[in-house]
Amino acid sequence: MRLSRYFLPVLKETPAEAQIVSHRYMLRAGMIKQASAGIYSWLPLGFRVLRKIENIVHEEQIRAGHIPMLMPTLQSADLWRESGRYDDYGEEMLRITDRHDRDMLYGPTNEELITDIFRSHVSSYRDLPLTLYHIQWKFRDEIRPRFGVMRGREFLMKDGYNFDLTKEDALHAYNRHLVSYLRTYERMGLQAIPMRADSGPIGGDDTHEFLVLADTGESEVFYDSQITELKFGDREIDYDDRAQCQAVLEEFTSRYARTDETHDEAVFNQIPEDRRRVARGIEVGQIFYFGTKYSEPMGATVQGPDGKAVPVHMGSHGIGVSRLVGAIIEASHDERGIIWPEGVTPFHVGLVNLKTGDAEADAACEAIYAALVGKGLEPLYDDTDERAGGKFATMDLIGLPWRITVGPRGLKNGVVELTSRRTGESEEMSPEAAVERVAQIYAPHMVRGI
Ligand code: 5CA
Repeated sequence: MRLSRYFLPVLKETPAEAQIVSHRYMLRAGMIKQASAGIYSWLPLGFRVLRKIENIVHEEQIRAGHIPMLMPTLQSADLWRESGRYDDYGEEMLRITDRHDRDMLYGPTNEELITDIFRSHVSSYRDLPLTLYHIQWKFRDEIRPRFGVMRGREFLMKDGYNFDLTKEDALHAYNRHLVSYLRTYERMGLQAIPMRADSGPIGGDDTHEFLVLADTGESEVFYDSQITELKFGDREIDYDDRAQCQAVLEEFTSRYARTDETHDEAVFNQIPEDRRRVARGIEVGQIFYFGTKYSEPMGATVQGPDGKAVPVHMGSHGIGVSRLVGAIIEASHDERGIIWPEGVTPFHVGLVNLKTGDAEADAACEAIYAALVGKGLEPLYDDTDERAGGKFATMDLIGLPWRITVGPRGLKNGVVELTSRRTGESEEMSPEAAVERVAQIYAPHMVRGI
């Protein structure tokens, strides 16, 4: 992409309404624009990050054996009457009446709709196990939407639903989700710690929230510092192997880590004092096992091996896709702007022409741009007339992890500069070597999506 033809409305001033750094940088970097309270337009740069996050989520869900689909945002109230949640859900649910006076709602979550799909099409235990998911906009009429996309009213969520014959099978699905989430967040450059939590309006007894530690987080968390030493890394996992998935769950829940809703001071105090931590965190996902809470009242049964109809065991599993954009910025920035992890960066590399209009510099940039694109990379080429200082400031603000700087002086010696946004370190090398280096850096981060 050439900056001269792009839409990147960066702001010089710090917007007064933004209280936390991710909100400030998202506005300043031209990623989002508020449409109304808690509702945002995703401008081109923000949209690219959102899609990168979605694609990682898709890849990891599909790797775990889960099946993508798409359900609508608007739902019929009748389904929610069947589960009993239409009245229970309260003021957070946006209720709408259509022209025929039918009660509709903008889905805050999808347990009812997916259970209806399941009961219409599945009737035998032979079709199980089954896990379906989608990435779709949700609406919750939050009383206090704030911090930009962190607590929105309209927000993008990945929500997945498992259907199993027995509780044991459903708990394997729970474990599978836990493992796939650990991989997902790490690919986004995040450490998200599974913590025992409360299930709220979704229901059920087994639930973990995934929290990214950050001072600006809305949740108070209590944990044993040893939990932060655990990394999933690049270990191979067979998602059908129950013992393997169970072992990962046990490992990652082997240390005390709870949100304030489930915190137990007496148990916490048994941890050696120097390892006790009280901190804040951003909830970027939650997994639930709730058994037959929806399948029983809604008649989602299958015929078991003995011919008897039994309600299926279910769970649901969410990732806050749009919230993650803010969470990643909270976890990775400095005083000059965002520092994107390679896995989610909107463009792989910034290409800065220090002297636009200089024939040699222009030609070198064009050649580098073409070579990067030829390798499947996504460069953002600043081909504008702006001064060098302004170009660097914009690149630093929007946070591309790598920058190639091209100027007449370097070109006389046959070199360009490759700079890391994270460390600030620069290295001179030939244009070909710079392209090759960037391609190597991104080889493990190329996302296919679906
Ligand atoms: N049906 C279940 C799982 S599919 C569910 O709705 N879970 S949830 O309520 O925990 O939401 C899943 C994730 O969505 C949360 O972990 C959080 O990261 C994100 N989320 C929830 N509310 C908001 C909000 N108001 N703004 C942005 N993200 C949100």
